[in-house]
Amino acid sequence: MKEKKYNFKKIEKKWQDYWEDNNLFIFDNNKKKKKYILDMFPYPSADGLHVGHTESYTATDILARYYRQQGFNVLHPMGWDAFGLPAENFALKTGLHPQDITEKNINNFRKQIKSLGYSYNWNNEVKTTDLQYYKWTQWIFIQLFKKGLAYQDLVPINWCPFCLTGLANEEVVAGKCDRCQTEVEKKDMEQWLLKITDYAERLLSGLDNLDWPEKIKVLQRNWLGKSEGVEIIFRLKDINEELRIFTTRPDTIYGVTYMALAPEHKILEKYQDRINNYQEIKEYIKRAKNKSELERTDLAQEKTGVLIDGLEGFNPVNGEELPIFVADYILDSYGSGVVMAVPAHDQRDWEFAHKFNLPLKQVVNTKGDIKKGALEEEGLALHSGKYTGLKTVEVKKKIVKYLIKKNLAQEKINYKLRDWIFSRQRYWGEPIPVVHCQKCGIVAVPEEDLPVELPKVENYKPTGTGESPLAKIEEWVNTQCPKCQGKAKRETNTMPQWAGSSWYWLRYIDSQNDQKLADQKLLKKYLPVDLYIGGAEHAVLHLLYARFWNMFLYDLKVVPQEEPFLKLFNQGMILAADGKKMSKSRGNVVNPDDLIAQYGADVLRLQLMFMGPLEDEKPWQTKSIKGVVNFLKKVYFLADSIQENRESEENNKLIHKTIKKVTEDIENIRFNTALATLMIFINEVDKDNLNKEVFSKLIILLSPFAPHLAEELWFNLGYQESLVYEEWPSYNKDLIKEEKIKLAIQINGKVRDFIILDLDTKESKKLREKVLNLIKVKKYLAGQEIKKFIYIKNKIISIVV
Ligand code: ANZ
Ligand code: ZN
Repeated sequence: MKEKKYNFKKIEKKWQDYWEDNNLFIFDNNKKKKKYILDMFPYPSADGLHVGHTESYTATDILARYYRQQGFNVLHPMGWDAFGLPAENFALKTGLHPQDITEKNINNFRKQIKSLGYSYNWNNEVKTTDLQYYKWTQWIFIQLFKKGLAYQDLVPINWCPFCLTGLANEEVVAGKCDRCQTEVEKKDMEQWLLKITDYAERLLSGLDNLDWPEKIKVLQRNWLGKSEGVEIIFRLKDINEELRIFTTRPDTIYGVTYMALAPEHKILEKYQDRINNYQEIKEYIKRAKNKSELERTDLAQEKTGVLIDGLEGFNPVNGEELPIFVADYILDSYGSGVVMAVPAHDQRDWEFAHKFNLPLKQVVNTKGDIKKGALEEEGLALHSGKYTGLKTVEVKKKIVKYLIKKNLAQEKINYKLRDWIFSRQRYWGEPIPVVHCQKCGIVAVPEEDLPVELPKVENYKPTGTGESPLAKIEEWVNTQCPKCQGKAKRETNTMPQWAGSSWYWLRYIDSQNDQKLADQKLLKKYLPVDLYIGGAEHAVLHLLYARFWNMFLYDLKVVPQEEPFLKLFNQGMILAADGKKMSKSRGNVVNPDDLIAQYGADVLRLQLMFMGPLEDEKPWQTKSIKGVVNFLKKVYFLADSIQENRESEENNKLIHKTIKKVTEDIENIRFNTALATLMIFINEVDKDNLNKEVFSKLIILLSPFAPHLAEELWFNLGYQESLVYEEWPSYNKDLIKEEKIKLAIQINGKVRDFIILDLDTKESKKLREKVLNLIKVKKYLAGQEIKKFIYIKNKIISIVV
């Protein structure tokens, strides 16, 4: 073999420049067929691109390149989710300004991304921190405000004492701040909220029509938490007052032995004069306030509560008197904040009753030992008046019907979803575009005055008082009311990190538009996103918020589709070589820059895709890189074997088989097996009879995976135009037909043996004899009489005895 080296450094740079100089990845608005292939845009951290990014970006790049070659107009953009706490925290640590840090990080990210040869259209790059971008984020907020879907309220919120800001429920994981893992506290604060709850039902039902991983759908369904039940009125003793309870088990109403309400419930304050132990209760309320929802509802936590001395209720079906407790396992934010407690059939009530020595009344006949725990299963009613003996479903229906007729109940659907807490007391975010006027109240900044620019200030340290650092900038805060021209103050809270990412895929479509968020015609042309690839960690954050905003914009007739992302695919996490999560502190992080420097972009791309199925979690493998390097070398040197005027039937068959498999694998996002197929080709090809036509097809097949090497070989073959829009090869069905086929032989329904036959073999006496004489078949037949011999051509042989 000739001494020739593949100089990937020179070659890769050459083609990256070529693609960019020739503007090859722009969208062509004139083409009919489109594919919108979207990545979750990165948060440009100071650490730079990690392997996880390169895994999913390589995957989308393969698809983008493939669909271009299939004749699609491919929309494949990239941008930056650049506002948010990490930049600000990093800025505080280093003394640099978040703006400058963000700029620097973005430049680094862009350079890194380009070095992998990804085919993004950089003309449509977006950055959430751009004035011309967040102008529209603010515009969306104002539309929400005008429709009553953005409102201010004094609510208990999750406060992170480290980040010094309030958080959304979605940002609290297991009681801790999702960013810094600090335990969150409860704090009453005036907040901006978005009424995502108005969209709960649509967010739920919309999931049914999405081609998304079931895992993500389940997470969203659980987060939305639809619960169908009834609200039942319980009257109170001696006073003209009632409590409404929410239950999903009205059939257990004869088993109620006490009532319980949330510490936050308003009735406590209202009747403080009647309540003899109000002081004790007040102290209990104070203690409950410091607990997280998680602690309060955790089954394993010991139940606490105080009997309210002075209030009693009546069971509406039998008039029994019921004691009432305050108990923090009841949440104020769910249902009505009051429950009818049935300790015999609800485990939390059972534990509470156990601790406070309250009676159990079993009213459903099911298996289990009531001394050991609640019997939560359905069964036949016991001690339930005229309903005794009926099945749970029946009892439910009848009791609800009876109570509704008496005006004591109403069917009710509850959701676990809460409104989205939308204000942050931090600097590095979009200012919320409203002013507070003493005369007019809250007034939206007029659309023509947008954007409300985030002032560049020296001191953006969080105050920790619940006020945003912007509150200190008097010349910015003090402004005129747009309505009455009187004195007014700007809102100083900023939007959460999730705002900018809740609509960015729309802006890509028309990123330069200064009149509108995006042009209607273009949105119609490109939406919905055909494929969205990203990590599963955003299941109830970004992926829920984005659907909410999209639905809202759909209602405004700004976007043409109700759902933004038709198909979602989650790439599996790449672990460190030791099987553990990559982390700086463990020192096991693999850096894409190093790998590119050592092996080149094509090798890294192939290795990322070859390690296993895209959706699988998998450890990084350094050893197997050698295999990938050798494969690309073999392809490179195979070009030297090409000879004029050679025809090889074997090679023709092989390439057509390869085209079929690689095409199907790409369409189904099975890149590891597509690559394996290409490797098989290289090993099996007849090098002595290789012609240019067969080799050219191979190069096109390889090009989405290893675009630099493919482009280099393509031009070496004498072609004058880039591979980017070279038509994807099709295969000839006749050439890939297998001549032989392996059929299973079933005896009485069980596969006992196999036989290899010529394709399309007809049924014949000879065939029958051949089958019956197989040793294994003979053994299983053991001389029995054959009742049926069924032969289905090219499929199966079935014998019945
Ligand atoms: C009586 C009962 C008997 C209940 C029984 C359950 C089993 P999901 O399915 O999650 O909606 N509940 C109602 N409001 C509550 C609140 N604010 N805080 C804590 N618990 C509350 O659960 C509905 C059930 O959760 C309701 O049905 C109620 O307990 C409780 F054998 O009522 B059930
Ligand atoms: Zn005013």
